[in-house]
Amino acid sequence: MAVTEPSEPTEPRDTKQPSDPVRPTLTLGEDRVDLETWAGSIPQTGGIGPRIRVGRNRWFALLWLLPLGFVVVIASVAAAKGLRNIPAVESFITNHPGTLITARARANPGFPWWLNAQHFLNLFLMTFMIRSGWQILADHPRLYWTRHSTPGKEWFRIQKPVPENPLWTAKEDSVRLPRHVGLPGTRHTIGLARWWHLGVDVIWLANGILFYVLLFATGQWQHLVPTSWEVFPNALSTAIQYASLDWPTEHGWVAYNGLQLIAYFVTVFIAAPLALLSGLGMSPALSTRFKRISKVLSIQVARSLHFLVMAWFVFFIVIHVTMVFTTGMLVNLNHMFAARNSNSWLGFSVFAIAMAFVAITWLSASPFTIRHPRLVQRTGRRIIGPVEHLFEHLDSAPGEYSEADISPYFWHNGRYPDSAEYQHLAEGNFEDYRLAIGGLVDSPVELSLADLHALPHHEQITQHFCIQGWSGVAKWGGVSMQTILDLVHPSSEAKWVVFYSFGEGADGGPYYDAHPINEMSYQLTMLAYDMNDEPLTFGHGAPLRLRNEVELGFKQVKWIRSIEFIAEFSEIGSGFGGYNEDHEFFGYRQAI
Ligand SMILES: Nc1nc2c(c(=O)[nH]1)N[C@H]1C(S)=C(S)[C@@H](COP(=O)(O)O)O[C@H]1N2
Ligand SMILES: [Mo]
Repeated sequence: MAVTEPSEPTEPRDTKQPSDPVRPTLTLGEDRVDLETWAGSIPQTGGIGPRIRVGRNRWFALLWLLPLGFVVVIASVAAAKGLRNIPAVESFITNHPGTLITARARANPGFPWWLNAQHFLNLFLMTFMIRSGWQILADHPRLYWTRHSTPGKEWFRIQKPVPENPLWTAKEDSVRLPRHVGLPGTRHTIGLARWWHLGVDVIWLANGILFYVLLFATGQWQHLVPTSWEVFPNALSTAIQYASLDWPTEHGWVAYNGLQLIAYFVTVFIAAPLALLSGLGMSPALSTRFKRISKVLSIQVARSLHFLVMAWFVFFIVIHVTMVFTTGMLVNLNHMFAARNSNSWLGFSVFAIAMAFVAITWLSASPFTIRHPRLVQRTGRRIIGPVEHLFEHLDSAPGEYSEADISPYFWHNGRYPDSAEYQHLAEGNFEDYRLAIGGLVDSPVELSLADLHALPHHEQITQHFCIQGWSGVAKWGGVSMQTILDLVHPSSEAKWVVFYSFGEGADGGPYYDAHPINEMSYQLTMLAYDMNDEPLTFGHGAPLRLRNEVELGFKQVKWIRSIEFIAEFSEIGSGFGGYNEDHEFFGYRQAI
């Protein structure tokens, strides 16, 4: 694996503080994604067509919905045509023609330019959010209704069943997506996909909030909010008219028909807020702080709902675009792209230019991300970083579970240690293991496992949130990090705590990660040597691993070799705060 030079020459270090001996062995991350060597040369394996579980063990391939949907459409047309021969139905349609035009609507027709602009910005941003969302799904291509993420218990998957191999990792389970479907498509690019997803999300939300404000400040809300129960019979009437291929008269400039009103209202006022809420439901920091909510809205319920909201948006987009084109294209496009009510070609022209722009950015987004991942990482951090930082201040203390909540299956992740040194220690039952804790501390120490066991015992039952999307609850036994702080007395310059591993990261070189020092005194931050009342297994990080419950899984360093207190991490590795931050463009603050 090629290693790039550090971007700036580093000053010689202050020699008073000996640095951790692991430091010089850290490898630098590349500043671009090389598809051959990416993520430890992981092969670009694809997934399978989406499947939904029916009953215990049978899987329904969702692609069957296409022919089924076709049959349903044909049958609906036949049924609607039949219905319209019934006089009662015809009089129902005469009484409820489809659109309720109130006096107020008649007095305030039309769409302002700001609404046109916001509609465009919304659809433009949605393309990135949906694609990067699919990429995030592809990194753990299964959906569950419980926080246990047990193989075989998922309700949806785009991947084969989990193999029997007990050390199968979540990273091996990830799948690639076609380059212009996912963003950026390449397998296990969740770090980059998340910058797109969360970064664009902030802009999308700002656009949405401004949209709400303008809607209600100007009276435009009347175009989107049904104000009479008439909307339901009108929607039914519209549906029958559409299905019978004898379409209702459109009055979109003044008022939408019942079916449109319901679809737009659900999209703007239910689906969009639900996307935000279900997104927040996946944050480890929020979930541990607001346990009462997350007991019900667990990460997996949130993730499944988030997926269903996406499915609604995609369904809506397909139907909406089809209807725009088939129910008076020129007039419709003038409404939404030229703020006028006419059948000139102006709206169409603006729309065509807008779509060319969407197509160019769509096709460029993945290649750009592959070529300039550091730029995506830095820009994403600038946009969403402050929010992630905010959530780190949440108290993780409410996040404890009970014995009954412990997961029957806990996924493995990462690259297993294979050095002779580690093997030697493991064969000797870690009797020769010494945990070195140093750096900016008054009393550096070296602790054997026996020393660690002699320190006050701390136990917690908590939930793990992998960045890829799986979760699990386990009981951890060991030493509270507060006990370690009391032992070594960090000096006042110490701002970060780096955990170095015996294990290498995917591209080689020791795995490590930096944590803010204030999180080390949280009640649920600990060094664990036990898991579920047994000594930590090889796969889960023997002899020692970190638990910091406001942060995502990749920050929970396993197979800990040493701990170093530092002032800043810019001179450690590539300087991004951890192995996955250096090599896979993750963010170092990951409370969401
Ligand atoms: N040393 C080391 N620690 C690591 C990793 C790794 O690759 N190397 N993977 C991380 C990731 S991505 C996760 S989700 C958790 C998984 O812990 P588990 O295997 O016990 O579930 O470990 C974290 N700690
Ligand atoms: Mo992870």
